[in-house]
Amino acid sequence: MLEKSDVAENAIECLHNEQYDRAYNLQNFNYQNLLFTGGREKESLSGEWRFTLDLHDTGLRQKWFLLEKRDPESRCDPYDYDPFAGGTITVPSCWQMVNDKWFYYEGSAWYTREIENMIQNPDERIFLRIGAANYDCKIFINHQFIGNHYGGSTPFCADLTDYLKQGSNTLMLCVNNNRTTDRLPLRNNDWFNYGGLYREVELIRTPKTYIRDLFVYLVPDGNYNRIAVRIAVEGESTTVDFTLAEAGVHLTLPIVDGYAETSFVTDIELWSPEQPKRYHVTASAGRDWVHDYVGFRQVDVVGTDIRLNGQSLYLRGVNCHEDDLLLGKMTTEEDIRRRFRDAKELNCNYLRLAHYPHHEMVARIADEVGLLLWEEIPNYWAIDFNNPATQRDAHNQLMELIVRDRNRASVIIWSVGNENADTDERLQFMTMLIKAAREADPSRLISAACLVNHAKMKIEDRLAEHLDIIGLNEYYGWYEEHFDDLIELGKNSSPTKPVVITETGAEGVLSPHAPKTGPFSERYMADVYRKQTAYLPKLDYVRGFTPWLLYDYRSERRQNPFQQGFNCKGLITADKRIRKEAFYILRDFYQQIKEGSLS
Ligand code: GCB
Repeated sequence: MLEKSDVAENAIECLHNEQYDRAYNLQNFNYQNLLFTGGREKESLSGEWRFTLDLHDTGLRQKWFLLEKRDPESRCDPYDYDPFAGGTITVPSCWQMVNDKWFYYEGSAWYTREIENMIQNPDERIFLRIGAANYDCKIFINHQFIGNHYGGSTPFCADLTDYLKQGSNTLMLCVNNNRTTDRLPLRNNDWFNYGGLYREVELIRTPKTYIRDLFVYLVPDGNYNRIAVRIAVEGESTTVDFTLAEAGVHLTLPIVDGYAETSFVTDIELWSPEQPKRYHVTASAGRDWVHDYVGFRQVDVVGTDIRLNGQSLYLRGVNCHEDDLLLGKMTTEEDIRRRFRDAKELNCNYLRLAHYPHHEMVARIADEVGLLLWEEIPNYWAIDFNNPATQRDAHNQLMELIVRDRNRASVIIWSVGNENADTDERLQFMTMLIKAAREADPSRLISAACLVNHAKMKIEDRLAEHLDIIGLNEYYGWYEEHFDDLIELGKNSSPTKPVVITETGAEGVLSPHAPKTGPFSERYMADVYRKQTAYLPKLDYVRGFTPWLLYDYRSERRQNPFQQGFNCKGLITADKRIRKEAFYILRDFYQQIKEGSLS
């Protein structure tokens, strides 16, 4: 309870201490305690939460989390906020999409929810799992700070077991979406800075001994028959059982230092976009049991070729942001399925999920419907590469993404960055990330959108040497002029590994006031696509094409009279309904590639 004396004591402190937030940045919720969720029962905490914005961080300064639930009449202190009364918000959501007045808000916001009738059994653990909160999320349970998570697009788990009590509990979350120099992205980017708890918030119960992680993959040794398993167990079990029943595999594995590892040879049907075959796998340790549906495939690079299951693969792709006119960065299964239907209508076999981890359902559904994915962390444009705090955050976001999605056959590429300037600090930072990704997952390729030296007309980026695939963002017809340079670029670069055009495109605005010809017109955009697709067959160094992008999306930096807060390089309008002329040009081009009728 916050007594008058506590308020008085804190009054001076809270006005003058500019280090007030230091103690709340432990980043102790991270990839190391991310819980495997397949097959677990979840208690949803979606719904109405008490909510307020907090521009000055008064809540941290005054310690609002100490406030108890009381009738206003019985409060003896002055107070600036009551976490148990006043405004509410629906979780999950982006606050910009809930109230017009909050549209450009960047700062802290407080979410409070009581968890009633809690029954906690002595032999279980209770975790709070948050699908994503942009960007910093501090957790307070029963008036106590227990830690925070950094990173706006990956899930995290907090073990609440020791902090909960039987009956009623108070959960408070402080979410902050400021753009600061120690975050990724840093302060400047080309998408909207949505804020809030915009993915699911859940409680998950496990036995005291529990399976923290399950990683199952096809060993990329060219034999297509060896499966590796790595299971992390917390607690007292000495063995863990693993099954892949359809292949007749039932194993009991010893746990050494918290891990059980093995590999075995078995006949399996490979996963591919054409035949997205998945196998049911289970693991159990003591009373804990988890499962997953896993596809097995091998992706590799031979010279300038990308191969899937030994077959040469051309990536017919499109970029996609996670953005919706009404929901912002919050997404739904229906929206993801529509995205995939639209991509398939374009004859795509692949999507680049720009520029941060999208909802975890995306890769699950891609596994099911047979689409390949590029997944990325927001290591975008200018980053404070020298800052150890940034390094820690980037590494953690990459690991959280990998741990979350490494059982997904659809995900074939981890991307570590997009268009960062080539400095020594960046190279060191990126090679650290690449090494960590390769260690955490030997079954995928690593890429990044690299830099072009336009004066020399050459891909010139020291990072390229460390990647499996070179990502090339080229905007001939939009930011760059002469299409013939594309051919020159290939000649001068003579890449020894596959290049994928990770971005290209042009603005095409569909509104009554938009120009009918010239830049920003639909016709101009279509013309750029016509030229791009005419040049592509001449570029034998290119093994995939990923135009920018499927849908128009919100971006604060795009404020000319036609854009008005939107990047309009989408093949489909922001309401996801109207296909622009370029959509059909790309669709027909991909159809020809599919049929092998392009020379
Ligand atoms: C780029 C960026 C992408 C932008 C795009 C554009 O090179 O990677 O994030 O949105 O160009 O539209 O200019």
